[in-house]
Amino acid sequence: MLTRKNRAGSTIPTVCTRDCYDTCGLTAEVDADGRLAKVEGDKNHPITAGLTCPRASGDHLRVYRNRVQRPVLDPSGSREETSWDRALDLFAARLERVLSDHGPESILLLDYAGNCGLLAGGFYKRLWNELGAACTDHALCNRSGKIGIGLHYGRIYGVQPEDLVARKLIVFWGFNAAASAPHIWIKALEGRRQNKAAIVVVDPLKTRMAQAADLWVRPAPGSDVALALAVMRLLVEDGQVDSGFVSGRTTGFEELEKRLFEYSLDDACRACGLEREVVVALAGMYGRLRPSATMIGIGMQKNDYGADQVRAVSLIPALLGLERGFFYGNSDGWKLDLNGLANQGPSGKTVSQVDLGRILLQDRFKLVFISGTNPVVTLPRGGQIQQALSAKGIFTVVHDTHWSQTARCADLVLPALTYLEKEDLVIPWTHPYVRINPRVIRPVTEGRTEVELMGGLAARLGRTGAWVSQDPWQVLAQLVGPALEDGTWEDLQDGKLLRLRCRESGSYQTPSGRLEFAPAGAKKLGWEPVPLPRVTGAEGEGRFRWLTSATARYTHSQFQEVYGPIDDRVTINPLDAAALKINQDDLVILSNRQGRFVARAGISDKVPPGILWSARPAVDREGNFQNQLVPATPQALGGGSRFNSTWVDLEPYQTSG
Ligand SMILES: Nc1nc2c(c(=O)[nH]1)N[C@H]1C(S)=C(S)[C@@H](COP(=O)(O)OP(=O)(O)OC[C@H]3O[C@@H](n4cnc5c(=O)[nH]c(N)nc54)[C@H](O)[C@@H]3O)O[C@H]1N2
Ligand SMILES: Nc1nc2c(c(=O)[nH]1)N[C@H]1C(S)=C(S)[C@@H](COP(=O)(O)OP(=O)(O)OC[C@H]3O[C@@H](n4cnc5c(=O)[nH]c(N)nc54)[C@H](O)[C@@H]3O)O[C@H]1N2
Ligand SMILES: [Mo]
Repeated sequence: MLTRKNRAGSTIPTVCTRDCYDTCGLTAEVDADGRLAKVEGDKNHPITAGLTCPRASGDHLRVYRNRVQRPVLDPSGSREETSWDRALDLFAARLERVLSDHGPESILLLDYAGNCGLLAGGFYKRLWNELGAACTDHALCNRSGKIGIGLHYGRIYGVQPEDLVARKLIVFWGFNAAASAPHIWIKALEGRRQNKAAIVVVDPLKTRMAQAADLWVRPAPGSDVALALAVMRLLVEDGQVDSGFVSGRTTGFEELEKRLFEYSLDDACRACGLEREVVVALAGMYGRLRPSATMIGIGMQKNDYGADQVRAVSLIPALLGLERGFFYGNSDGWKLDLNGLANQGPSGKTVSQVDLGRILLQDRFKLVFISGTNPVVTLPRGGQIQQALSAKGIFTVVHDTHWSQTARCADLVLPALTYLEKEDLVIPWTHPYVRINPRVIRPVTEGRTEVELMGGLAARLGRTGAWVSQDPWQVLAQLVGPALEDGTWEDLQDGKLLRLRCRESGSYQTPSGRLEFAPAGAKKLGWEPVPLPRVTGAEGEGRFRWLTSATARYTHSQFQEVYGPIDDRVTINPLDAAALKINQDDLVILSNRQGRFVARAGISDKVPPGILWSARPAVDREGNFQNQLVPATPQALGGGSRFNSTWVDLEPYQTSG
């Protein structure tokens, strides 16, 4: 455990454990009476550099609001508070019964990224793996893209935020970093200031970044494969390809080249809804401004063929002779093997996270344990998830720090501790800097950590193998210690900020050991080796494509206790608004076969005609979930989500009577 003691009335360095690109280094100020007074960006952290976002800087409020104080039975009915002992007895007895009556495959561990700490998000799964419980495939967020890019590159890692300052061209492709990764955006702006780097934004939305860019490319959503192929074709035609790199470091270029010339530039421009000059300008910048960095967002991958969109874009820098000249997260790049963390891989069946609503209604699961996620609001078909979890057939236990919408439909809610109230260690998504999270404040509720909850249950179930009795910090020392580059595990325990060792940018974990433009591995998955531009349509679901994305003040559904409900506004292009006689601030209805969503109209050319945009993940004034309307059929490659391929009809709201 930690050797350092925190004293009230002090400033304590820590790390944000939220699901986010930036993994901020923070300093937490604690009052003389032990109350959390302030959280700020750590001035000494190379990436955070003293600046954090409205979420970390709202933590001193959130930690005291809307908390689950103690275990509660039947929160939406009798709402009976109970002791931890009784709650654990009940939970364990229920588990035993389900195990003996229905077997481990009728138990589901439903976890996600509420806390990315290795203990809060990993170690505790030992119990569920030991029991053989089912779990989800965790494909909701970025998995399709990882599988797509992985076909070509092996592991997924590339440009580091600190590299940006030395690049001449920085392309943010379907990546709204100003809101979702502010420090990456800041590094790009530094690159522009110090190195005259040009910034390009490829996004259907006129975001703040699009307005600040040197070139804004506005493709139709879902058309990025066509755009990326067109850019590569122009680079080939213009003699910009680094042939030494291509012949020495890659395979499959001929197959890629063949695909590039199957489509005319005019076809590509039509598919993307772009003027030829814009595509030529983008390719020209790639050719001229070297080295470049292609920063690929997760948002654009949440589409029908999202995996293809991101892998096509990731190949552009390879033609220019850059080893891994793209970014799509770096967590695969650390020389770190976390396989032993949860003791073994998932031992039970895996079900689709994206399609969970339908699966939960199938009467297959009798007990669902939910930790660190709010699926009723954040997963597709939230309405079905709510219905399934609220029904009698499934005993639902939620372990959460706050009263989420999912906690409210559980049978038993157990209080968890926030990252400020417990110790942990986070492995960042993007940059290599790690530091142990000390316990900044004493718990403000009766909450228990994930590891304590696991221990309490395991003891009651009589499961007492080494996997549960091992000291979690010893396990972390064994796993993470060897991955530290500039210090020892003891240094980390002393509170130092250290770097993780990163894999070499020139190594490719593919069958050939080279970068594969046309990977044979794709065929094995029933997929095209070289991405194919595909036309995706509304499938009769509605005339408007509804995009949703992250906003600065919320992490998914979190922080509504600080900043109020997530805005239910829908942004509509002025031409569409005029045609439908919709005025600013009118109520409108978005609907498709799956449900409806009542929103306030915001009329703006931020969206092109035919496209709508809303903050995610909202709940409307009638209690309808935004995500009730999104497609729940997973992407064919990688099982990922398709949030941005949601089609709806739009009409003015008619008040009855
Ligand atoms: N403040 C804050 N930051 C966060 C999060 C949060 O909840 N709040 N969540 C974190 C997590 S888990 C994630 S996954 C990331 C998400 O953050 P990002 O990776 O930035 O993804 P999004 O914000 O979903 O979408 C980025 C952009 O992609 C565009 N886009 C959508 N479809 C297409 C398309 O087909 N083509 C192109 N070119 N662009 C498209 C959207 O218009 C949007 O502007 O943010 C992380 N950071
Ligand atoms: N419409 C739309 N919806 C989306 C997306 C989209 O693009 N559009 N994107 C999706 C993406 S990429 C993601 S990653 C998901 C995220 O979806 P979720 O993982 O459901 O994210 P959160 O809403 O942040 O829920 C995390 C929960 O964990 C709890 N928590 C926080 N810290 C701890 C802790 O230490 N211990 C425990 N036990 N609990 C804790 C929080 O209070 C919160 O209730 O949202 C998805 N939803
Ligand atoms: Mo995500």
